Amino acid sequence: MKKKLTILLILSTFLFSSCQERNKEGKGITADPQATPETQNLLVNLKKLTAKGIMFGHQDDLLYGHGWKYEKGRSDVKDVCGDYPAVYGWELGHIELGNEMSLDSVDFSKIRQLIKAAYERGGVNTLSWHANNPLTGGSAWDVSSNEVVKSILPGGEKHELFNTWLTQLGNFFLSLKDNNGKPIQVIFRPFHEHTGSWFWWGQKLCTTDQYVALWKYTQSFLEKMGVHNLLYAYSAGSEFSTIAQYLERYPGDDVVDVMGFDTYERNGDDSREIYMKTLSSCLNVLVKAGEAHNKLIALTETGFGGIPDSTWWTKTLWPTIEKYPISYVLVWRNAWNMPGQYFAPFTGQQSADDFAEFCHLPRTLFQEDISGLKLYQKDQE
Ligand code: BMA
Repeated sequence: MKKKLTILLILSTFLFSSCQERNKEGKGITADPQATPETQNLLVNLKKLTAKGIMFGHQDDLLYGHGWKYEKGRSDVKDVCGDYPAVYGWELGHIELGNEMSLDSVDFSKIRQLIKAAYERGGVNTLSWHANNPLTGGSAWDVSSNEVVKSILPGGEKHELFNTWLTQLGNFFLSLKDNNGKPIQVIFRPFHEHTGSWFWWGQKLCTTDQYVALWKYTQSFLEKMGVHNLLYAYSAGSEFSTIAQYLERYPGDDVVDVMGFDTYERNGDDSREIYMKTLSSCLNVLVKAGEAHNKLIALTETGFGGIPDSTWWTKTLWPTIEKYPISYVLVWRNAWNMPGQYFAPFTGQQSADDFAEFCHLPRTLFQEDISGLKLYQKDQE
């Protein structure tokens, strides 16, 4: 409770000063110049919240967990520590096809409903998009051609097809509404991990110019559709070690709101040392890039699949990230139908007690820590 009050005080001071700043400059603060005031407020509030702590996020937290699917109110995270995450990740792969179900076999209507539930509780939603390969018809991981991005840009043979995909995507964003019919704000993280080469938009699969053009085209298409409830997140893999490398395909300050990267601990000799070293090195670069470009920063995906380390949360993750001003850290999904694929603990999992300790640290933020903050509230001009 004390944690909440202090955060509220900090936020109101910051909202006031940021309004003055915006008025002085006479321009918006988000990538989308027509972003709703609530979207702008979200960005301002999230930036300020970094002074208070790091929000914890979990992919698909409310949809399913280890061995269960679609149980109202259930969450593996809540089962273990008594609280929901502050940040909820969702996945839009196959929305482009007009399908009712995502590539992970969940109903988009359910995702929509749970985004609303998370929003109503004051949580933050972030969406990724493992779009199919528009040239080959394969999955996002089909890297058999390096002509894909070229083929969907204006003049390309799949351009019209890609427009229909973006229309489906945009319609989903437009359908995110609260009970009063007002848009729900989310962080959209398209074409992620582009510094690696495992998705059709990856490093070796297109040129820098093509990647940037794809980003800008997507954003302006969505804006023209009237989608103004998005913050845009640029999210690399962990292949960079300098600011120049991190920013090599950065599409520009005017089209990005959040900067982040993804990295995982993977089983193997010295995995903990390697993970901590990579994570700190990337975070050092990210902090500098975020400061230089005045962007919110986040650890947009991380985790240790199967969490074989019983003190991973308080002895590996937290000591590595705690000193950095990141907005949130999001761990990947607990697939209900793949018993080995989980990144958050569930009741009885060997890191469950340690996770509960992590959850109660003063500077980790979960749902109860942020639900009173009104992160989307309008500026009081
Ligand atoms: C990956 C895995 C896949 C999943 C995809 C999109 O990292 O979890 O099983 O289909 O994310 O959610």
